[in-house]
Amino acid sequence: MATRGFTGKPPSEAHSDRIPPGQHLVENFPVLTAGPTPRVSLADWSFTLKIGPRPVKRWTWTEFEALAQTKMTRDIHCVTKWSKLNTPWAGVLIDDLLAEAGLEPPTAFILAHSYDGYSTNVPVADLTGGRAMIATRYEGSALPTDHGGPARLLVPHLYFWKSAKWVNALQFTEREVAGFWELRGYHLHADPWREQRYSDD
Ligand SMILES: Nc1nc2c(c(=O)[nH]1)N[C@H]1C(S)=C(S)[C@@H](COP(=O)(O)O)O[C@H]1N2
Ligand SMILES: [Mo]
Repeated sequence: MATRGFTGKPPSEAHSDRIPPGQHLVENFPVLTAGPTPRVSLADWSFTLKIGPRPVKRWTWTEFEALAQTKMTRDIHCVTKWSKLNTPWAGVLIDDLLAEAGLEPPTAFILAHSYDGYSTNVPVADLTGGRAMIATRYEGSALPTDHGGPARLLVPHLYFWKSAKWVNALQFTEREVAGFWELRGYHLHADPWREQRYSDD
């Protein structure tokens, strides 16, 4: 049975203002991964900020857990057309990481890198101002491995392929450098409200 809210409308209609064009709501949480799921132990895990090829700050898991933690509940939208409302995350805001590293963004673009070799590019403007985090918790528990645990990038206002799972580095780049899906024809920016799915959208 679908749960109906006080409006008596099915949830899909009740929340239509929150569902971007071409999307439909799901209640489950699909898993989408291009290759095998990497297993990273917390003892081996680290996260690095880089400027071009140069590492400028690195945190171990223990150090990362000691940073200011923020909760964020957001709607997420996958380019394969599912959207999920009110997903509850916690982790470290990109703003707080930059402050901790004593860094003003040196360029306007970031390439996120992951333990499985995945990458995705995101403009710095989409990562700052409280809009994005490195998430380490989902629904109050450790982020499940399938969904990117120990830690994933979360950029909820862009299509979900921008939210790199198993993230281990953010690299400032001089120019916009296409990541895994962007090299395969997906959009460089990926705003779901503008349906920026493919490079020519
Ligand atoms: N490292 C990594 N991150 C990734 C992917 C991937 O294959 N590898 N897939 C992306 C895609 S296409 C989507 S839709 C989301 C899916 O996240 P989920 O499995 O938690 O739903 O992760 C994104 N992040
Ligand atoms: Mo996706």
